[in-house]
Amino acid sequence: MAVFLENNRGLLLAYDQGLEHGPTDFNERNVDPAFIMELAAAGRFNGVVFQKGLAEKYYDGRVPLVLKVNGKTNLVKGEPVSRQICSVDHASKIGAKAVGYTIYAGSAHESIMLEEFGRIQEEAHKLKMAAIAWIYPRGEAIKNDTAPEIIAYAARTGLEVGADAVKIKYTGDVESFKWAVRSAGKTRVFMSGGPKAPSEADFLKQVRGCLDAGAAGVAVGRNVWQSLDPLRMARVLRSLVIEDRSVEEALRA
Ligand code: FBP
Repeated sequence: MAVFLENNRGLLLAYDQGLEHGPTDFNERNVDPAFIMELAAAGRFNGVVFQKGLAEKYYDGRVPLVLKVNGKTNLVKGEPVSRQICSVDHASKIGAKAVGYTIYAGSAHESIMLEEFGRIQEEAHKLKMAAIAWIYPRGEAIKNDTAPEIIAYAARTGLEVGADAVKIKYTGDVESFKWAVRSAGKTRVFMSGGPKAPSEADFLKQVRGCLDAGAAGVAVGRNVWQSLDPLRMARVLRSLVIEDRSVEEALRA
């Protein structure tokens, strides 16, 4: 994971929502992957997350690449499953330094994803790439996907399956997130951003909270590229995550 870290922290820009949600998340500006590549470089992100189609056509090597190797649309209903759609070997040839894989823990199909991730993690490590697991508890069995015990279970699952980093949602408070970080052991924890927060301050408080709980950083998308001024948001996030400033200090930066 070292290539994605600065001061032992990482700020990753996620942009796989075009597959996961469709263009509904986008506007005239951020629908263009070239805009995101530029933002990742100018905003000095420590990594950018693309699916293979975007990476093949837009990735230019200025920022370390996390290639998502599974994915799904949200057009399918029922128990979620996300299967591999890009090989680890191809990810490496495109220039990725890590592969990303989503596991819907709790889904009736979780065994498929656990098995695939197990193989992908071994292949990635052979090629000296990191394996990052997005672990999202989801499906009929999951009543509250951000309940502290569920998030801690997601974090622990990341450690158990051999992920170098795990991307999980925030529980909403520092104390309960600390237990999730503790449960993840040597697997680094990144907070997932979620839909655009009601206010910038709300979002920044969540980021500060996850860092105070011991997270290694954040892997966020919509709260950055849906912002009116994405570059400024990147600056504020760097100040919080990499320079470890308070929300107030970061907003003054
Ligand atoms: P956001 O910061 O925009 O939430 O991105 C993080 C992310 O994990 C993306 O990588 C992924 O596309 C999306 O969230 C999945 O969202 P959902 O919770 O709807 O499955």
